[in-house]
Amino acid sequence: MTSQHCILIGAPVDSGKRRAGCLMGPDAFRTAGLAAALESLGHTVEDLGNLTPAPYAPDSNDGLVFARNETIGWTSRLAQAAEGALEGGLPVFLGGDHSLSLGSVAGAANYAAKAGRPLFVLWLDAHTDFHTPDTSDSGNLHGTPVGYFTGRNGFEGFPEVANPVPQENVCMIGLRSVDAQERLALEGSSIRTHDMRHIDENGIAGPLNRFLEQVAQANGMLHVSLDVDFLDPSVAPAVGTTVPGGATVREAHLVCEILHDSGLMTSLDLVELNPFLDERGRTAHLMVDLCASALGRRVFDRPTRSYQ
Ligand code: 6HN
Ligand code: MN
Ligand code: MN
Ligand code: MN
Repeated sequence: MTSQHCILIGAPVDSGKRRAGCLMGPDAFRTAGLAAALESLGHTVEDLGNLTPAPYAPDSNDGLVFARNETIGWTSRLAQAAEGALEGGLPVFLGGDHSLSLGSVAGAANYAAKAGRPLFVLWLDAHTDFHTPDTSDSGNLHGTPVGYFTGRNGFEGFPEVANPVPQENVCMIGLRSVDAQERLALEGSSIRTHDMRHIDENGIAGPLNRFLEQVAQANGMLHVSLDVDFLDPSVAPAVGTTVPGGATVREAHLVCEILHDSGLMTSLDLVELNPFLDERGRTAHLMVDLCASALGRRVFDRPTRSYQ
């Protein structure tokens, strides 16, 4: 197995929604043994500690959109961090809520552009997070990262997206809660969406393998964004936006195992963990186990599939 240099980047972002708690996520991942799990697989691990947002103007929070300026501060700091860390290894962003992906993906896209390679994004989530600040009914910016990094309008005041990710390079798996405005925008887009019904009927490996083949053919970089609510709340309760009918433990591990075998993943977000809502750390531990699967943990060796 190829050994990687994993760079843990704590991103205690809590500005993407009104319910607090994701700021404790990075330390919960550490407490659940993330570094040791990756080291036991033969990887080297560097923990950069927790980031802070770039300086930002105070938020008045008198409009619908919550904590816009703080999220802008996080977006610019995280984009810098992603671009820098990709020089040295595989960045693993320890969230923090999903608004951290405005920055992590925009930064990964800047790095990919410099490297002359296309960026692909695998979005593992109950939600599509395809809003803009103008279309969101909740005003919670954790519902907007895909809108931002694909270059939708409506993000005035945010860092300009220098290298928008093409819609056809985005694949979403696990969907079961899509707002009317997101649905409308997605219908006119070429984002690949796989809802839970599709997974129930066809299994989870098929759509993932097809996407990975596309990434490999394009010599692409691959950013994976894993939202806790991709998982069924019965196995992963520590998230504010639970939606019943999510991925099982085995479906999620299979995704991560296939990702590892593909050798294609170049950066990863672990997001939306709210340790305040957890039960004796079980969600944090499951997320750490999934990350270990994505980095090569397996029961037995088996012949690897070719993605070329
Ligand atoms: N997430 N669509 C809902 C909203 O408030 O815009 C939920 C967003 C969930 C965000 O999955 O990270
Ligand atoms: Mn999300
Ligand atoms: Mn979600
Ligand atoms: Mn909404």
